[in-house]
Amino acid sequence: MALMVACIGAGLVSRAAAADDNPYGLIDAKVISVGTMSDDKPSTFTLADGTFTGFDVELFLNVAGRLGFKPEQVIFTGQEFSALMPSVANGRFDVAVASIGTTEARKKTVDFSDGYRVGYLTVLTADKTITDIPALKGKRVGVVQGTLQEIYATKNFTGADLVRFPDNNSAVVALNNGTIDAHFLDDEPAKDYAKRYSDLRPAISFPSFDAPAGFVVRKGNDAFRAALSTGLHAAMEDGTWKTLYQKWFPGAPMPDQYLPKN
Ligand code: SNW
Repeated sequence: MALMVACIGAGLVSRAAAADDNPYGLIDAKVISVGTMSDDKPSTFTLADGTFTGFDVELFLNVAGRLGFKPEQVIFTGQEFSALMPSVANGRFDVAVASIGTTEARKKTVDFSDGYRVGYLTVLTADKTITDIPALKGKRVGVVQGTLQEIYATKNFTGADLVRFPDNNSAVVALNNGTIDAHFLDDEPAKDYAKRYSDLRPAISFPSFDAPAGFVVRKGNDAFRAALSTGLHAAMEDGTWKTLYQKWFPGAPMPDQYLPKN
């Protein structure tokens, strides 16, 4: 009995010390471990040397800086989209950063920072007959597993033959070799693939304004979630958000909820 009491006492002490040294409940107090994607340009992608960059990555690095983390203390790891939220939930990453739309369904397993971007879900194709949803009937349409596109297409693309892919690159390879007729993804990566492959064009877009992208943290990690939201608002207020948005999405409509108030 005496032994048990001693153990419990020691446990409490070390947990209190851990909270002081590790206010954000990170896996390793000195680094932020980030799950992201390598083929979602211009939001999150890798350069030839393996470095992660893009709008979401630079915005996250800026926010992390406001929490006292230098760029070298932020470790990005590329994963398939469908693995990101489960990996945060089970403690493999502290946060997931990949244009992840905030929804009630996702909030059952993870928590979200305040939003940092809203945009459209877009059908990318070389097929000139695809101009609206009814035209997708009988077509093979790619979606990345676990995305809002998968859910939206399942509900709304009646008569289309959905083909699930682990990532955008494999879907676009299939699109370019004719295995699928269209790929359904986020607006900005769709525009980027259309720039790279001149046959492809963004053909149909649907607003996804009710699901703003947020940073995904472990459920109940409120200190980290709140600090990220505070950092995001500071980045919006001092114009950092606007500068990064214009750098990575030139010409895109700019939602004013993320711009400085005065
Ligand atoms: O809901 C949109 C949001 O409005 C903005 O356009 C950024 O993308 C979204 O968050 C949707 N993104 C998809 C999702 O959350 C796919 C993410 C991805 O492919 N990286 O499922």
